[in-house]
Order: sequence, then structure tokens, then C-alpha cells
Amino acid sequence: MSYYLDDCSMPANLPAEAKQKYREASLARNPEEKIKKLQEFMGLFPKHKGTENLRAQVKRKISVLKQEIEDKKQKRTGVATGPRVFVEKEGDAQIVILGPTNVGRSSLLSTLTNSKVAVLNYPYTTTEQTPGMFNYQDLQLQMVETPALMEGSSEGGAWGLQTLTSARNADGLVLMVDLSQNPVEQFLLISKELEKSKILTKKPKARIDIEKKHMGAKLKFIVLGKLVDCTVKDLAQLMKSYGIRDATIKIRGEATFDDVEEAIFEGKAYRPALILANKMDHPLAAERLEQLKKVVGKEMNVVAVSCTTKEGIDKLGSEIFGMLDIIRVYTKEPNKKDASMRPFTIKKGSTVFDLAKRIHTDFYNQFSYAKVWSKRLRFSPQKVGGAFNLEDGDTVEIHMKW
Ligand SMILES: Nc1nc2c(ncn2[C@@H]2O[C@H](COP(=O)(O)OP(=O)(O)OP(=O)(O)O)[C@@H](O)[C@H]2O)c(=O)[nH]1
Ligand SMILES: [Mg+2]
Repeated sequence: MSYYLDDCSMPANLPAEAKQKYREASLARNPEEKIKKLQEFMGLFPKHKGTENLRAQVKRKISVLKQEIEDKKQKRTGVATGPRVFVEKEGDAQIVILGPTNVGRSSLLSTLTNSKVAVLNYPYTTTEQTPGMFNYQDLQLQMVETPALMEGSSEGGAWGLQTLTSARNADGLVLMVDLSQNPVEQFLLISKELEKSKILTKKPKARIDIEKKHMGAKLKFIVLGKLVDCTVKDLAQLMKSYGIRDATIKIRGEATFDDVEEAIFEGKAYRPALILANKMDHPLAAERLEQLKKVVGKEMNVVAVSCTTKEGIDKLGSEIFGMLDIIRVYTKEPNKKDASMRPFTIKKGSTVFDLAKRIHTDFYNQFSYAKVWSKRLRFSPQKVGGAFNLEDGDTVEIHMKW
């Protein structure tokens, strides 16, 4: 019945009392109270296809809050009551490795990093998130192995909610499949669980940031792109119906009314990803790899490796770096001969101003000019202004006003 499909893509048209409850939840002063309000909120909207995603999101939120309470308790008592769930970010980027059991996630971690992990020909060996640092050139990529994904992880099976929350917080994802089995099935399983958790691996058309402000700041809309099916007035009404009265809402790209409503619930998150097809040493691997590539198409890069023979492993660093859309910029102090050893990593397309802000607000507020050394310039250094676009490998010396 097509009506189910329509229903599925419909926005959650929530009753007023549900919106009111959501507002109360957002104002809650502690995680315990917030959980209670969110649970009540879930009871206030009908259970059908159109609200399934919302329900899953709220459940995820509750699970993260519960973890927060648990973490606090552990800190207070010093007693760990369960496995470690979230891994604190370290290094230049955090990459979460996702995949069904036995694909070789632990093998990858022990190949790339000095993390000591158990590699066993036995399913579900890894039961807690495990980090390791992968040094690629002068970048430090923190790789995090997560417990295996399975059908229903997005609904909470086998630490699934924690795993998918980590994926949501990561800077990039490695989706790992095993060529000794059917890789297409595995890829579809991972995609389905990601989709259900509202984690997109394809860049969305719109980017919406809602920044809540102090009371009296009112609603401010900055539309840098286009509103497809609504006006700013409609959106102001939407915000108010959720009790959001003071916020700056920035919209880039092409956004619909539903996109903005999703953003209120911190709905969709885009994370760059690549597919890592492991066990290339298997006799049927090449054939299966081709089938996988056909299904994936041009949307994602597929990197084939073998953790056993190490074939293809040397390509992985540059593939991950490319996927992250970041550049490395080195800074230099005036009158010093050498640039910093460790680069700053900033988004591709960043300017000298963006770098200045990253170093310290003083560098931005007191900015006078910069000198840039770069292979692409005819003469180095070149004196530039704050709007100068940086590229990977540039060295920058910022001069401030006195
Ligand atoms: N042939 C072959 N076997 C591999 C390769 N990589 C890993 N394995 C084997 O696959 C099995 C599972 O490897 P693990 O690294 O433990 O896999 P995992 O994804 O961490 O598995 P769980 O944590 O148990 O879900 C082990 O027997 C490994 O030796 C590979 O490139 N080729
Ligand atoms: Mg493992």
C-alpha cells in the first residue's frame, strides 16, 4: 500500500501537548528529570510509521542520558559498573570502525595502531569500544573499534545505541565488510542501521544550525541558501511551537520545513565514510569486491585490504585523510626560523581568519596581516589578508596589531 510509504516520509505532526512536553524536557535541569520528561513525551504521540524515527531518536537520547548518569556515578565511586562506552577524542580526528562481527575490526586496529586487542575466529569478541592511535604522516588518527553491528543495533541490541552514538560523534567512519562472506549483505546491514539512527554518509543538501541564545535575544534567521517549501515566518512559528524563542538559526543549502523540524531534534547528522573490504586474500574476494562496488556506485570509496597479508593497508591513511575533508596548516612565529612540527587540522576551504580563530581569539581580534609559504605560490612568503584561502601543507605566520 503506497499510503504507508507516504506516511513514512511525513513529518511527525505532533500534538500541542507533546510539543509542550518536549519543551519541558529541554528545560530540565538534570539528566534524571530530562529522562522522565522524554519518556512522558514519547507517550504523547501516536505510535505509527510516521513517528518511528522520532521514537528511535528519543530512545537514543534517553540511552545517552542514562550513560551520563552512569559515568557520573562511576566518577564519584571510582567503581566501574559496566564496560567503557564512550572514548574521549584524542589526536586530529576520531574514526569509528563499524561492521558486523568477525570482519576483522580488531585485526585492523592491531595492524594500524599499537593497541592490544583480541583477534579471535569467534563472533562478538569485542564487547567494548577500544581506541588506538594510527600515525599517518604527521597526522594522528584515533581509530575506535566498536562492538559488532547486527540487525536491530539501532534499536538497542548489543550496545548498539552506544556504538551508533559514537558513530554520530565521530569525525569519520570506516564501514568494514568481509570478502570471505557476502559483502553486499554486510554493507546493506550497516547502511540500514545507520539510516535508522539518522546518520547520513552522503552530504545532505541542507545544513541547519540552531544555536540557542540568552533570553531576550529573539529569533534570528540567517538563510545563506534557499527555503524550498516554507518562509522564514513559518519557521519562526515552528520554533515557537517548540518553545524556542531565543536562537540563531543558520540555514545553508536547500532546506525544507521538515529538515528544520528534524534539526530541532538534532535529527540527521552527516559523517563522511569509506568502505573497507577486508580479507582480500580470500579466493573469491576479487569477484565479490566487484559486486560490492556495483552496489555502492560512486557514492563512497571502497578500499580493499587484507589484514593478514597487509595488502592495500598502505593506501588506507591517504584514503581516510581524503575522506575527512581537512587540510594541515603549519604555523610559524615571526622571527623564528622553523614552522611548528605539529600541524593544525582545519576544514578544507578555510581562510587565514579561520586559522586565527582556531589558535586564539586574540589572533583574530588583533589580526593585521599574515605571511604564507606555499608550494603553489610563485613567491614565498606572500603577504596576505585574513580572507586568503589556505591549502594543505601551507605555513602561516600571523602578525598582530600592536
Ligand atoms: N583470511 C583472513 N582472515 C582475517 C583477516 N583479517 C582478520 N581475519 C580473521 O578473522 C577473524 C576475526 O577477526 P577479528 O579481528 O577478531 O574480527 P572482529 O571484527 O574484531 O570480530 P568481533 O570483535 O569478534 O566482532 C580472525 O580469525 C582473524 O584472524 C584477513 O585479512 N584475511
Ligand atoms: Mg573485535
